[in-house]
Amino acid sequence: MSISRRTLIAGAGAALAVPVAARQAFFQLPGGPQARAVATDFPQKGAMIVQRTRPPLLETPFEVFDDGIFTPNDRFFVRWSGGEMPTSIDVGAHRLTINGAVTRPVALTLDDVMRAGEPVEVVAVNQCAGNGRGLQEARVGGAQWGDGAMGNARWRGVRLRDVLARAGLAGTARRVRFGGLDRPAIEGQPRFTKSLPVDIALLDEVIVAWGMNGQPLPLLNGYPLRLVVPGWFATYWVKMLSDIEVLASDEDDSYFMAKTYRMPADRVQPGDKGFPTVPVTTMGPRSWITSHPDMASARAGRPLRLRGIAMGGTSGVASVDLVVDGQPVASALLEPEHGALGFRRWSATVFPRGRTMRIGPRCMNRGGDRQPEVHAWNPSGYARHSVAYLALTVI
Ligand SMILES: Nc1nc2c(c(=O)[nH]1)N[C@H]1C(S)=C(S)[C@@H](COP(=O)(O)O)O[C@H]1N2
Ligand SMILES: [Mo]
Repeated sequence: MSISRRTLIAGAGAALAVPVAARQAFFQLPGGPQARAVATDFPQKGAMIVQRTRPPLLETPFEVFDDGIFTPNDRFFVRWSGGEMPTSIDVGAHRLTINGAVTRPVALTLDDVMRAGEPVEVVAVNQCAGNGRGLQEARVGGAQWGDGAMGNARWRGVRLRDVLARAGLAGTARRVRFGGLDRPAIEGQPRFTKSLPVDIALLDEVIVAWGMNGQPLPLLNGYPLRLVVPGWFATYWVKMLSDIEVLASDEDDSYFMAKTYRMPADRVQPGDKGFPTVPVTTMGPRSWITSHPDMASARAGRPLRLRGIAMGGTSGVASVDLVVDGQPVASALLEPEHGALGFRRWSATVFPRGRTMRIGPRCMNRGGDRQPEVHAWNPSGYARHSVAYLALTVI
């Protein structure tokens, strides 16, 4: 794989501005919509559900997750938080700067980054904190995603730790803040930056990646470099990584840390105000049926083979049970794991009964965390990981 070629995507700007809705996708959210436009003409992308064109928010059609546990790059969801990103990158001129609480500020070329340590590969799920927001009731503002704002890939890069070592952390270093090439579309709006505590930034599995499923990162997924923070929500996976600032403070008062991407510290109800919040950080276990859509029909009393995917969040998948209205009815067979923090396939046989059967998979991870029955409503619709039920029509 070569990254040292110059990527110029002809006409990308035009394509970003005027996507052609090739067809509609069936897309059911409580209270609507029932369908969404699908575009096929975003650069390096196949058929994607369009949530917004500029900057693009593209959702993976859910049937893609039934094809395999690795999400193809051209079907991988896209999220930009409100900025304008370059539509071409001059990789020769790209620099990753590191400054702040370091021994020597540096400006690294792509070659410098790629040679900062041994290349490593990590399989991990990149999931937006707002994945499934559109399924939350009462509905809230923000991108109205179904469950397709996630994907699993084999990421290739070098350890962030090795990259930081090129600058050398000062003894006062407490947090590491990351920024990319995107800039606010509206002047005066805050720039998208995110930070991690130093102890997380130095973990083995946190990498600065250039490769995704054996290919360079697609432009919209952060070419030429992005941060990969396995187990943590995608908001920390800063794309088109261009600058790192080491903070000598445990607090980061920048907008996307201090004002958004925060969760209520305790349970809240729609309408509650003034409650304490904590930053969104790590992901919980999740699982889905991928073999059957909602409202599929099934024969009463006959064995029904279901198949799906699961993820453990911060640890591997320990088990997946099929539950009907909260009661376990079968335990799923897990297929071999391809990376503990990626998707894992499961299958199970159940026996449909009643007139409609509300059935869903429930994953437990190796840390003993199990998917809750009911989603903890919150005003930004973050971190949904309750059991994803389907209603099967029993005939
Ligand atoms: N530079 C930059 N990186 C970013 C963002 C952004 O707006 N700018 N959005 C973050 C959020 S909120 C998400 S969900 C993921 C989406 O990653 P993807 O587009 O590769 O799927 O990118 C993250 N990294
Ligand atoms: Mo996100």
